Amino acid sequence: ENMRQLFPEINTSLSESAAQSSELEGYDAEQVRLMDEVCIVLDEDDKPIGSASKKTCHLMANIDKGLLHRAFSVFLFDPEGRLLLQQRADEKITFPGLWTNTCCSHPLGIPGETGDTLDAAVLGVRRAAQRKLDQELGIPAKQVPLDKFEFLTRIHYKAPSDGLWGEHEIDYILFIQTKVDVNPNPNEVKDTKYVTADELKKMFKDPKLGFTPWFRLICETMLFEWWTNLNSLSKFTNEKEIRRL
Ligand code: DMA
Ligand code: MN
Repeated sequence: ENMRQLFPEINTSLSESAAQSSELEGYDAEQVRLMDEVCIVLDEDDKPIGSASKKTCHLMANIDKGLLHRAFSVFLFDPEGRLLLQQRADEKITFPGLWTNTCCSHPLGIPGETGDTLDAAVLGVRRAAQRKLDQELGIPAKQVPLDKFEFLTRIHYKAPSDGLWGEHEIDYILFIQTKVDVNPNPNEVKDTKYVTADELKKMFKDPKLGFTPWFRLICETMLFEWWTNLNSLSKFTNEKEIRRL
């Protein structure tokens, strides 16, 4: 209720389309269009309390008032155990040009991708992950079947991008290990690279390379332990507790 008063645009279709809004002037037209996607607004316990546009959810002015939404981060490994990284396109409105994990985005506020229980939410983010692996990286859905994604845990974090924009999410971490065909969408992805853990650690030491804040946080906490245990992940999967980073 409090959230409704703070954010009158939640659960309404009254808000102007992103293309009409002054905050989005000068950005790539396709990325502006995607700011009309509907994200799932959450309370701090990951309970859906409404929906709001991607634009509304990523304005730092709203984040500073507590607005929180659901997201996912996919880590895709090849059969040799190398992690697929992507460099975000310069067209991205948030965190352009930065290196990050395989694919990140948001489950949408639509029946198949929302969920009140943890199981339903995990199914929703698996569907969203399959959808975005295709849209960002051209990976066919049949190469990443829903039941192949392992859900590890949820991470609650906040990170500014450039002052106007930022992130404040409960982020579902998904691992998948399989051989895929990659055909990046240049509007989303500038470059891709498979790396070993040692190669990734070397990349972090290169001052010319930038990394997204959530990828840094995950690398600084759990990633390398999970990665070492890729073949025995079950002790790390389906964690119920939300990790606050
Ligand atoms: C948002 O990713 C999700 C996380 C975990 C940061 P994104 O900015 O790549 O979303 P999208 O691809 O939908 O623009
Ligand atoms: Mn987000």
